[in-house]
Amino acid sequence: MGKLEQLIKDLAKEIGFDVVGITTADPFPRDEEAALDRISQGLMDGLHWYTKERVRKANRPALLVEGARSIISVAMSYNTGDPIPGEPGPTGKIARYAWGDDYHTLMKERLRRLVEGLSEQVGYPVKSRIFVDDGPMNDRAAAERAGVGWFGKNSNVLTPSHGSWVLLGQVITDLDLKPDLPLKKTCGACVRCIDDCPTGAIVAPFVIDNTRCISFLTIELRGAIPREMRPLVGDWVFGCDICQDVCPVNRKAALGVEPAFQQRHDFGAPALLPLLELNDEEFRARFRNSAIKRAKRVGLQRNVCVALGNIGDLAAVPALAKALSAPEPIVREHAAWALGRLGADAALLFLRDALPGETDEAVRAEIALSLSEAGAPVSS
Ligand code: B12
Ligand code: SF4
Ligand code: SF4
Repeated sequence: MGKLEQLIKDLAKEIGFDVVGITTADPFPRDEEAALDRISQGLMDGLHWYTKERVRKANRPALLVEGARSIISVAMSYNTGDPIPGEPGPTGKIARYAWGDDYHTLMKERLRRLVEGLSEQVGYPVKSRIFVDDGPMNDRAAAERAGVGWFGKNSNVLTPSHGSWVLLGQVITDLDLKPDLPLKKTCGACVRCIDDCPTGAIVAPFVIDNTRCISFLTIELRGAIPREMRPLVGDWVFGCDICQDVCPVNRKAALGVEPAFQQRHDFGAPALLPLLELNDEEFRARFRNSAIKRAKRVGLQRNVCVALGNIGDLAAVPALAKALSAPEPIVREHAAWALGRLGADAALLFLRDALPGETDEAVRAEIALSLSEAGAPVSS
């Protein structure tokens, strides 16, 4: 490793990144082909912004930065220990990466500091572009080739020190840096994540069907969660960690030390009933500078209804009954489904009472179906 490369790594670690690697700005042909195939097979359906054009850019760094020569690839751990329980009552689950502050803002700000430090070292402003998740860049492919980690069969990049509990970021630059080598590690014969994914979303090693992934269904999807998927979502209300929780590599992962990623409020085990009560302003206040904002209030409340239906605690009946008169049809529809799934007499009574006054076709259909599935008469 050259002097400048060592300096970059020292600086990145000093700034708070846990793993750092360097690779060339050459294209990622295997990944481009895989991603284009995935789109053609409908496995990326639902992500309207994930286009073939984006895939081409994401896998050809020179299209993103003119004269690009190198990529500095960083990983930051968000593995901050066990959840701290919140209020009593039914609780759900939020993916670990969203327990603390929003990583996009934090990591981008740190990568800007890295670029500033780098410019100071070389004595001129380095040409660069920063990516953390939200731009057209293939973060995992860069991390793999830079030796930051290897692809697990659940398609997450696993680092030797912090497992897959890391978020990835990149600086593409015109500096000519000496690249690191990819790691020679693999999952071996393990298939735990494939077997344990509750929705069967890992359709082959390294291949996710986005439309079945709970992370997509609870974060990215706008509109109704397909009815057949709802029981499989379990108690996840934002994202899903099952394929990482079961991974043996993650059992040995070091804890992350970033204070900003420590659990806020009760995000590690959120009390669900209060979440159903939030209005827009309260939602914004509670989830300020949190990745959870992305689900939007209506999306989160939709997910909370599904989780409450799956948890099966009858203490949720009054809150779900109240949600039957929420202004948004999506919330009403999923509250109706949850009440039907709880199946108790009181829950079904609320459903029957709501039907005559319901004007939205999809909600009416959900109420009628939920009642008939529970063996209850549709009209009183
Ligand atoms: C779209 C997206 C999603 C979608 C689709 C998931 C997916 N697998 O692609 C959804 C919403 C479902 C999602 C979920 C999650 N995501 Co996401 N997501 C992205 C995003 C924006 C693009 C990823 C992408 O291009 N996918 C397209 C497919 C084709 O790529 P792929 O699944 O990675 O598959 C690659 C391999 O198959 C490889 N490949 C092909 N052939 C072969 C053969 C061999 C032998 C090997 C080894 C590899 C290999 O090529 C493919 C392309 O690189 C990236 C950020 C970014 N800009 O890169 C974050 C990103 C991948 N997500 C991230 C995270 C944290 C998650 C979740 C863990 C969040 C959660 N807890 O809910 C889950 C994990 C679900 C899972 N098992 O993948 C992190 C991953 C960090 C890591 N350690 O890997 C990223 C990198 C964001 C970031 N900057 O940190 N995500
Ligand atoms: S995040 Fe959850 S639903 Fe998605 S692949 Fe992993 S285990 Fe399956
Ligand atoms: S659970 Fe096993 S197969 Fe899946 S990523 Fe971890 S080591 Fe690889």
